[in-house]
Amino acid sequence: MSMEMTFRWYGAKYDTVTLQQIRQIRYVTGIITTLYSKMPGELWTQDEIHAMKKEVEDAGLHLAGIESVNVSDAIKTAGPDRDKDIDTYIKTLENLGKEDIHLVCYNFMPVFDWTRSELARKRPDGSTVLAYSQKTIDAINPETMFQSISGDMNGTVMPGWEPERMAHVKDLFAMYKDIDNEKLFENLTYFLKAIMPVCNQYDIKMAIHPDDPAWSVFGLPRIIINKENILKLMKAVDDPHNGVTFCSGSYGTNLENDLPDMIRSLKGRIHFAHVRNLKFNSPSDFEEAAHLSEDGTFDMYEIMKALHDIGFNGPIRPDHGRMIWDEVAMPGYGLYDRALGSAYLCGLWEAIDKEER
Ligand code: DNO
Repeated sequence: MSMEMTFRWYGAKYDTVTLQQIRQIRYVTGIITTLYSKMPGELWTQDEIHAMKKEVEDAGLHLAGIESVNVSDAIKTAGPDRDKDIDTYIKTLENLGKEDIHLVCYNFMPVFDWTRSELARKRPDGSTVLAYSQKTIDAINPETMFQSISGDMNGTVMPGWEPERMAHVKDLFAMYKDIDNEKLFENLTYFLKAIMPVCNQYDIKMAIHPDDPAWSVFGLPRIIINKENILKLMKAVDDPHNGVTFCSGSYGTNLENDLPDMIRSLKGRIHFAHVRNLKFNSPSDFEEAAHLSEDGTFDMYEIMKALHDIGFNGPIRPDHGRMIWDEVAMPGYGLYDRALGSAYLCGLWEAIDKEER
């Protein structure tokens, strides 16, 4: 079985891209989606999941997995509501399993999901991209960052940056005041051990997304950042249902991470892949390039080859695209450049596959 090319879709109410448009990309057969309005800790009912799946299938596409079922801060911090929230998470997984959905991407980042300092940095060709500069981040606090970012979202809501959450950013920071990397890791393994039985029962592959960027921001702990830590997590809960979303653009933020080597070391545990390129201007300033190897710093052929070599057969998706051709969409999640990315990745895969056969 080969990999499946997929596309992330936020649902008809939130996305500027339609399922009908995605269907015509041709390279893409699978959809990665979510119930975007659900807050962490909220139950997903079977009816809601069924309706979401039906909408995707009615458009001639396959629902390949969920990104994300978000984990509450109570679970991440071992707060008073931890066990209640884990129970709800288990019920949600059960409902997903009953609807024959077998892949769940999630993250364990404190307070913020991914972090960027700019959502629309202009490149020489006039396209715009998300970018990160450590100097900019060092000069601001999380609230000013949210304000400047929310002005650039093109009227969309970015995952992890929901206004409802950001209104409480100070309280969220307070919850993490005693949480260091070790505690966060313990809370993560506690969560995984609690959900493994239901994952086994319904064959649900959990795929943790790395922290982006792969280091601490605003003094918060960050653990899913490199080979050593991710292998430690695989061992701590040694069940194939405890797996990984291999995101080249997130692990790749740290130039010390050897991406093809990491992929090889995670054989059997990568359930989902996000493949994109980054262009570094310095080790602490990068921008999201086109997928093409030459446009950035990573050798995309070597990344795809490593996935092919370990027999990866799960969903792959192109990741953040540039804003091109005057598109107005959620930064990183427009139609055009991600469609180009999917075609490029499929081309690499076909070539590697034929070469090896
Ligand atoms: C960014 C995404 C992340 C990812 C979550 C997974 O664009 O890759 O928001 O979906 O971290 O829970």
